[in-house]
Amino acid sequence: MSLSVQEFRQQFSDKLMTTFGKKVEKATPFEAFQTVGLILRELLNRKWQDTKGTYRSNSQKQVYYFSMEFLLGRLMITNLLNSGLLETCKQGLEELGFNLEEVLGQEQDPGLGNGDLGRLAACFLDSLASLELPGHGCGIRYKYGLFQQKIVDGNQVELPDYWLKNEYVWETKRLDQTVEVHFGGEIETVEESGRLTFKHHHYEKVLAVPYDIPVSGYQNHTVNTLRLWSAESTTNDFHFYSIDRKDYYHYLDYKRSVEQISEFLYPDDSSYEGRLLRLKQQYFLVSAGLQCILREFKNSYPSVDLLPEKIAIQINDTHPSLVIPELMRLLLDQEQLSWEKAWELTTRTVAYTNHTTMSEALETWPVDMVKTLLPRIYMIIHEINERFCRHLWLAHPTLRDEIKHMAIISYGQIHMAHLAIVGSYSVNGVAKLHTDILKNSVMKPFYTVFPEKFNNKTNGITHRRWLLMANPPLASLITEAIGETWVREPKQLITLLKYAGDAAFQEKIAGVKQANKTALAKYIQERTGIRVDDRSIFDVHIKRLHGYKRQLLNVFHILHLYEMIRDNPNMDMVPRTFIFGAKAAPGYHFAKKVIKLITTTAAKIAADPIVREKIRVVFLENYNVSLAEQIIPATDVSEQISTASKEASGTGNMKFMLNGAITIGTLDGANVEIREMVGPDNIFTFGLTAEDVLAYQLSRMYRSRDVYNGDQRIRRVMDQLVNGSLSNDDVEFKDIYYTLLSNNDEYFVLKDFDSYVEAQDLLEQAYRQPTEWLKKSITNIAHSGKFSSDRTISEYASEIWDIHPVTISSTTQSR
Ligand code: 8GP
Repeated sequence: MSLSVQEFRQQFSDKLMTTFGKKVEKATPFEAFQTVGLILRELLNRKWQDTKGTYRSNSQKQVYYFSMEFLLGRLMITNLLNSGLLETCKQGLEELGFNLEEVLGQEQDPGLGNGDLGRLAACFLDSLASLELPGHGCGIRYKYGLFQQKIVDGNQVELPDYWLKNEYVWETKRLDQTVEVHFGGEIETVEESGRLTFKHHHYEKVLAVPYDIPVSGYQNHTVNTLRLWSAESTTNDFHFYSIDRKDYYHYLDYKRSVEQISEFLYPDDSSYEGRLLRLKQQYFLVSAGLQCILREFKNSYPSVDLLPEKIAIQINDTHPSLVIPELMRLLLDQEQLSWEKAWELTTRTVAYTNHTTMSEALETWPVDMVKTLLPRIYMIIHEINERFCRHLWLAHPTLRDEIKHMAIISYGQIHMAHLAIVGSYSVNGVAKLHTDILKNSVMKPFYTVFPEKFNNKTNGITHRRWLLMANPPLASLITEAIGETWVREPKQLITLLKYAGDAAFQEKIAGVKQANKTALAKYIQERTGIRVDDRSIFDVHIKRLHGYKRQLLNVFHILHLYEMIRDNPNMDMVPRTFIFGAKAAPGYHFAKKVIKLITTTAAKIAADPIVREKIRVVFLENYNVSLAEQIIPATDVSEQISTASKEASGTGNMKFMLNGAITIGTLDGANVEIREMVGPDNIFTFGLTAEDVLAYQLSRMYRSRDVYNGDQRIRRVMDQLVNGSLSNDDVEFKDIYYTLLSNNDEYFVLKDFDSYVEAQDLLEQAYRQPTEWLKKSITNIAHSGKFSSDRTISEYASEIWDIHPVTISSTTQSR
């Protein structure tokens, strides 16, 4: 698609006038942003039509990725780059008196996700479209995202993330595709002509209205769909104008109850009502998505028997696992299939990805809640469970003692991971180590029963967003050196290896990193008022705040350095800037205390004229995709220090290596595979292995107090938490102190402290050798091709989904 600068300018002025009734000189940057969005939308709409048309006519199999989260980030830059219009737009805007950066900066990050799992889903959509694969997303259009984080007096404060307050230029409401979702009520079982049928009475009716977002591929003709469902009420069943107006008030209650379904991402689930709402969200997504898929399917195919040949449904963790009983319900009650046939079709259509082995994240729902909210679905889950347990009893006598641990329903709870495994044909982990832990420990009995279902798909990231868009100078440098094939075939990055020791190339790489660091330093100063030394090591820890991710270990290292510098102000060290970004779940007290500890440490160092010459700590509030895009290109050191066995994969680790940062990390998640690729000399690993951690958990032989007593450095650091040297209020950090000592340090912070400090020392020594450091950096970039989500998606496509690239034929001739 080509558009000259002249044409762009013309379209811009016309659109601005027809949409906002304004001349160019009067337009605000936001209006300019909306206007460019509308121009792009028109171009994308044509391709979107072509894509849908091609998929309909060629009858190829398609995949639907069901996820409660899609952490998209800004889409304007992606769509410009994908359409090949970035340069035209930049120049056109400049000529019209706008600055591209400022215009792009108007886009609000959509509040549709929370962490890695949601970002992975967004990378997958990008890769599907870029590889011309027929694959779509299915999610919820939350009005409010997770929350906007503000730091007030060093504490996290949560403000509503009303990301939809301005019109979202990328979405289209598709009223004609509305479906109904039913909650509550009773089921009447009746026998009709020898067959049991199930009639649903007195249910609450919710309208599911889809909003579609186009997902463009990189410089191709594919535009797939991300369909997000919004809950709306219907006035049809109410008589507003009755004399007593009773219905009017009923309607208001009903409307409120319906609309809250798609109001908030992660409604607070600390209360029963909060949990109920979350369950409602899950069923809402699943039921709306499936009804719509089945409706389209039946328009195209003569029999639902073809379902597994034409459709694959991937469930992103267990949150959408009600897909299994809901598909059964539709096939049994609507399509009138037998149980056996419906089960065969369902279990050949649905595939499940597990993203965590943390027991608290493995979802369960109380039987009573499901029975009341989803009576028919409960009946089906019950039947699946009966049949599964019977099968175990008969076919696996050696597992009879395990049945109570494997049942889908046990002790009054429904175990969603068990349902997901039993009801799908593929169960995958997201890194080799994680999949091995699933097979050999967390899901071991299931692996015994269904060995063929288990497989690994190591995560990946889209190198287009995380290098081409986030770090254009580095991308250009790479292209200059090895040509541009790497953009379409990221594995080609490996050819950079031959430049790893090349002095001229190293110098250029160093120049790009330095410029990115200078830009980040400027940004930090603008946002926080803190002046950081752009020649210091930029050591970055950005991710959700969680005990197992061990931001605390990082802070302990900083507090240890603090003590060392105080002891010896002339200590020879390379100055370091420690940068943090993290949101803590609002109800997660410990995590919020760690944020307070980071900000308190930052303030203490900033106030100390001696220490602040050598180290600085910065906490950047409201960490999100756009902030990550600023930080990652400027990073020297990537902190990936989770307790081994706890981080399923991580994807931040991949984004950093792609941008030439060196990892300091545990042998956890995908770090293990990064080390395999780059070799032990190009990564700094430390600490307990996953095996060690699992062994300690079994033997219960770990005593954090012994480590505390045996290591003076740890005692000095820990004592700062409670002796008033960090805070006048000596109870401020006592919970952290006691979590580590009285509660025996669940995440082995103290245990790994010594080896972490040692790895940090080695890292600093390496940094002092610029040639060696740059060689490591280039080696990391060269090996990062393996961690492109294009590789991951190609594996899902061929090994799980059996879908193939489709070249989109253009029917609506675009310009
Ligand atoms: C995350 C894993 O923690 C992370 O290691 C992995 O890279 C990512 O998934 C993508 O695979 N898991 C989750 O975000 C997760 O399990 N979330 C559910 C508890 C809500």
